[in-house]
Amino acid sequence: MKTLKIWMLSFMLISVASFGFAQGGKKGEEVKIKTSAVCGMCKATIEKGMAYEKGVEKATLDVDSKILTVTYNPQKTSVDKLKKAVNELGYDADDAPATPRAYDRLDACCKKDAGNHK
Ligand SMILES: [Cu+2]
Repeated sequence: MKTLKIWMLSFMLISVASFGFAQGGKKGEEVKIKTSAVCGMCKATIEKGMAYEKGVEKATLDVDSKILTVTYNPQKTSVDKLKKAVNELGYDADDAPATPRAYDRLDACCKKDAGNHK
């Protein structure tokens, strides 16, 4: 019986430890998506939009490289869904083109043919 108690105690300790680990934001997976963002407004639109997307823990866009880095929970979402969400915001995601309806709604300066600017 004593062995069982020790076993249970160590199991609890492991659970607490891994919970702390998850709280540190290490449980999510990271993916880099190339977008068609051109300016700081795009950055705000994408980061804000992605923050509301299910399963997204963190989204950071680098305007210079147009790379969107997303930390997500693979149990709640997938890379395909994330790319779709970027498309719905009006931007290309790797090879997936922006949803035309969403792209039309973008500010003129945010359209990809507006060229790179800040
Ligand atoms: Cu923009």
